[in-house]
Amino acid sequence: MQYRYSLPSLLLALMLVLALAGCEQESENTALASPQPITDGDACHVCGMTITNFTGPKGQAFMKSDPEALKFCSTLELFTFLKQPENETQISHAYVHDIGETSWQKPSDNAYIRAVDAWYVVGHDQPGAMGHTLASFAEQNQAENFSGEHGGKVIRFEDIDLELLGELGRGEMNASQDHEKG
Ligand code: CU1
Repeated sequence: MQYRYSLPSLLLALMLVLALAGCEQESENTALASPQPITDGDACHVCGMTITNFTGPKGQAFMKSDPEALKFCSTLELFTFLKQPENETQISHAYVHDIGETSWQKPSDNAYIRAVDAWYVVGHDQPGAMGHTLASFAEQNQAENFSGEHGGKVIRFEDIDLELLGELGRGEMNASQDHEKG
């Protein structure tokens, strides 16, 4: 004889409903998870490389369902992940380094800012982890100073899409290449 639903599976379903209801309340009432340090063993969620081996601003993202940060070797790879349609709805929030506050060569764990609030410079001449990466800043004037020194243009979070990321990844917006094109 077979029951359509076993007691354990009914209990499991009930627990799942309660857990989901709890999560929803939690996300409304509690503060967002803080940025986590990126340590020597941490691998990039996209490419699997050791993140601390690279220069340039890094990123980390928190999914709605996970208290642990996903970590990225560069802002470019963070955004490539964030902007995938299947990820966009699952993401709680993300952080990037503030290059106004810390160095390009060895960005500090104490200099993270919310990715949505940052100012970005694209098409500059500084090398990121695997080629070009977006330079990220808390302050607009620091982004403009950086672009004055290293080329490129200043944009906001809303301006970043997969098309732009593709151009950056292929090196089509490099400051040095722009000069050659005249
Ligand atoms: Cu990576």
